[in-house]
Order: sequence, then C-alpha cells, then structure tokens
Amino acid sequence: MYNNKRGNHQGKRSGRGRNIVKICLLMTALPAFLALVLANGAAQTSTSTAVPALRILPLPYSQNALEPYISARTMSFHYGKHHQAYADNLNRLTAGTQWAGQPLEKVIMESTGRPDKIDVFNNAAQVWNHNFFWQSMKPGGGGKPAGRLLERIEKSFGSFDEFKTAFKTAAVSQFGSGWAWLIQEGDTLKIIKTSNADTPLAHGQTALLTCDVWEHAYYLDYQNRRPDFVQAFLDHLANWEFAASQMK
Ligand code: MN3
Repeated sequence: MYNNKRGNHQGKRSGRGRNIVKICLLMTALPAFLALVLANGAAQTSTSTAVPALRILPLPYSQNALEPYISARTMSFHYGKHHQAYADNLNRLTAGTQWAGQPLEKVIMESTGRPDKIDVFNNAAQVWNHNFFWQSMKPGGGGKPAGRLLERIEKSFGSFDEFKTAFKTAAVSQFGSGWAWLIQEGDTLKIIKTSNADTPLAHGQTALLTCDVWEHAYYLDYQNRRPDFVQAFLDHLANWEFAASQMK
C-alpha cells in the first residue's frame, strides 16, 4: 500500500516533471526558431538589395574595457545603439542609389555641401567619426605620446601640456553636439572642433585623434560634467599610437 502510494506519487511527480521538461524544451527552442526566422528575413533583404550593407567597425576592445572612465553601459548605448543607428539609417537612405555599397569616404565626399543630401552626409559622417573615435581610445591610454608625434605637438603648441589645455578648451567650448580633433595640415598640427556630424575628412584635413562631445558620449557617466569627461579622455584613454599611425 505504502509502496503503491509512493509509486502513484512518484508517477504524478514524473508526469509533472515531463511537462516541465516539455516547457523548458519549448523555451529553449523558441529563441533559436525566432533567430532562424529573423536570419531568413535578413538574408532575403540582403539578396533583394544585391549590395552588401555597410557595417560599423568592430569595437577594438570589449565594452567594459574603458571602465571606470567610460562605463560598459555607456558603450552599449553609444556603440550598440547610436553608432549602429547611423549605419542603419545610411543603409536605408542609400539603398537603390549610386551610393549603395560604396566606401564610406566616397559617400561623405560626394554628399558634403549638398543641402538635398544632408541626411546621407550626416549619417555617413557619423559612422566614420565613431569608427575613428573608438580607435582614438584604448584601455590604459592617455599619458604622453612619443617620437615624431610628440615633436610635432611640441613644435605646434609649445609643449604637450599646452596642447592638452588647448584641446580641452576646444572640447569643452564646442557649443552643443560635436567633436574635438587633433588634425595635421602639412607639417603643422592643429586643434579644431566640428559641429554635429561635420568631419575633417570633408574639409580635406587629416585627422589624428578625436573626442566625441555629444552628450550621449558622457551623460550616463558624467551627467553635465563634460570637462571631467574630456580630462579623463586625455589622461586615461587617448590612444597616441593610433594618432601617430595616422600622421603623413
Ligand atoms: Mn557619439
């Protein structure tokens, strides 16, 4: 009797267990099924446009690699949402046009200064600027550059400290959204700031390093304290090896 009861009890338990297993299997299979449906949809979209969609460059480090100066949360929004959205917009705007599948630099140079193509320019330039910005930083960056770059900085600005002060002033004083840049013109290095999506590339200038001063770049970590963000960029993030590699 006891054994039977126990048997029945076990039977009920294993019946419930089987149901739980079925539900778990369904929950496990559902995302895979949805992924398959989405992948098929994406494949159909890409074959119908017949040109490869532009993709943003992979981040050169993990999303938490720049902590504590830039949080993983900021990176997930900035890279995963903002930067991705510019690329998605550009692909949508250029689908079926002469710019579909063309190099980013070509799209920027051909759309700049055209009021009727401002949306194409803004999104293309923002994709390029952000690709450049991620490379302008590295974990354990900051400090002082070396070699030819340091010589040029000292010749152009008087000293590295004077350069840092001037770069910070430019980044902090950019009114509204935009970018601060170290650029090269001939043998001279200059600091410039650009508004919104504008980029040195569109003006024939050689960019060496940039700091994004749109609020989305720092607001989650620094709120309104843009000077603190720019200081952290200069002291702890700036990738001087990348800047030196861009020199002509
Ligand atoms: Mn940005």
